[in-house]
Amino acid sequence: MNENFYITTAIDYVNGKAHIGHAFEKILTDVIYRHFKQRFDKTMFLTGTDEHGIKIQKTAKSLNILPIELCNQNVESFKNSWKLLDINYDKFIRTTSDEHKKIVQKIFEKLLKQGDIYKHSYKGLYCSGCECFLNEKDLENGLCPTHLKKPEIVEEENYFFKLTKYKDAIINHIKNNPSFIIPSFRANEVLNQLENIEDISVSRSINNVNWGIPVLSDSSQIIYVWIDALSNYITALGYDPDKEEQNETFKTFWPATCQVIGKDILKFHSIYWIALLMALNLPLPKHILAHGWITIDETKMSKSLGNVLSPENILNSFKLETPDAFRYYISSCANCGKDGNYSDIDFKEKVNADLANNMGNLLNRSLNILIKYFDGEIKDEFIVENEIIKIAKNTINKVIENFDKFQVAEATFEIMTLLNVANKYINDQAPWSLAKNGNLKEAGIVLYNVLEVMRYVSVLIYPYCPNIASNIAKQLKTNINIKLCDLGKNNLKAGKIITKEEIIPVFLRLDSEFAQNKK
Ligand code: ME8
Repeated sequence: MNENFYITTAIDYVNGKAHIGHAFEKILTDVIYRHFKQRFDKTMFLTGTDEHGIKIQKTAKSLNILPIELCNQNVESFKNSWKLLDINYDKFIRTTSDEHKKIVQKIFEKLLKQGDIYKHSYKGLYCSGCECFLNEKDLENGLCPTHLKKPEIVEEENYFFKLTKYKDAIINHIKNNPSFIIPSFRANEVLNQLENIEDISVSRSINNVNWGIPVLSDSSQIIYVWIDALSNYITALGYDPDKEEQNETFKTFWPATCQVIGKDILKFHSIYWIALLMALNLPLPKHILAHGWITIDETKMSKSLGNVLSPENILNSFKLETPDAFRYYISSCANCGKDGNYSDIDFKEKVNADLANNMGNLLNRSLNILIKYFDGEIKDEFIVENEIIKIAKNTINKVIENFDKFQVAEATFEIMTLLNVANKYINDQAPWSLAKNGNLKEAGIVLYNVLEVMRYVSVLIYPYCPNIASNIAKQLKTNINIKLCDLGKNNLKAGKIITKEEIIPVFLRLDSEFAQNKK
């Protein structure tokens, strides 16, 4: 297949460290990315950090360090978390990098020159949590509904972006492209917000905010914050507004296939970002995937409640050597666009049931029987495809259909259903009894079919659990780096595939006592 695929995440604020909400987004994106790598040749995954703004400026001041020092420390911590979680991004963009800053300044100048940005005196309510101005009607009991803080009154002469000029075009785009905003139920929310939009402030006075990108033609102003942050998706590809013709990377990957963000910043991505692209005369991303939020034990994470969990906390407390179980759990805990919840008990139950029992035990049992009766060898006469292989082939299509709609949790359901069928098949056929009773060929056929299903499963589960999947493939002596379109064309070959010593459990049940004593 020769299509190009470009996926991005939101870039995280670096005034803290990564928590499992950030981790959820990065894992979700990584799973989607790894799946599409199994289908497309040219793929790119971008993530990064959003480093400017009043919050960083204030936190750095309170710690008596420079903003860039705070950024450098926390960027390292984010990168370490992503490494620990096997987030396989191609590029990590920092908004403090010279390449990004230079292009953002050029974008601003271009918009100023063409009249999309103008200077205007303004007094309004500013929420530093959202890094944007709010209207009275956005507030709940006088507080920002997202950050539960009272916004400050800010009066300044700022530059404004003519958002209202693009209102009708954005409404038409959303209405004409039902899969532009995923999940579709959020499109109505955006259409309602569009009814009341006003032009937006895109700069702040340097007297109030100094940690940002200066406006090139006006040293009294700092570019603030969304033009800086949103542009990362194109500056990372080397976009240059001054060039007639863009570079190869940009031409290959823009427009993005899917931009993954949280529901709290959908307005910025489906309205501000789209207007900005329209003003730059650039094509629009194909899909904006707005995921839900992760709670812990059904409670919103917050510093004041002291319930913020990092991905490291979870891997350490369950003594997990690879992130696979956490990746699997978190990417299947919320249906497309819905909120999800993390709890230790659910986590343990889910991964024990799906990864240890349904998947790991099936492989382990089948390989042990193959050793016991056939010395680990698949004979030519065993290669007779049964109904179950048709089901496996059909599962590939169902997984693809789910991923085409970015239904990452829903796709795991299809893989688990296939495993349930395979478990039932082996239990019903009882190859151990067949072999004991001398029906060796029949026993061999059953084992071949089950192991062949495991080969399919290894490739389908790979985006979620890359280490476990590779381990399964290693034991089957098969190739994990196979395109999905070739999966059904291949099959396990006759010959000795494994020795007793080579059989290792791919996922051990999480120790229940340990998990319970942890609290
Ligand atoms: O919003 N559950 O940065 P951020 C799920 N810099 N997702 C969560 C979450 C939770 N509990 N908490 C946060 C920003 N997120 C801006 C983005 S993009 C050009 C600029 C998600 O660090 C959140 O929805 O506050 C967002 O998509 C991402 O983490 C970064 O959030």
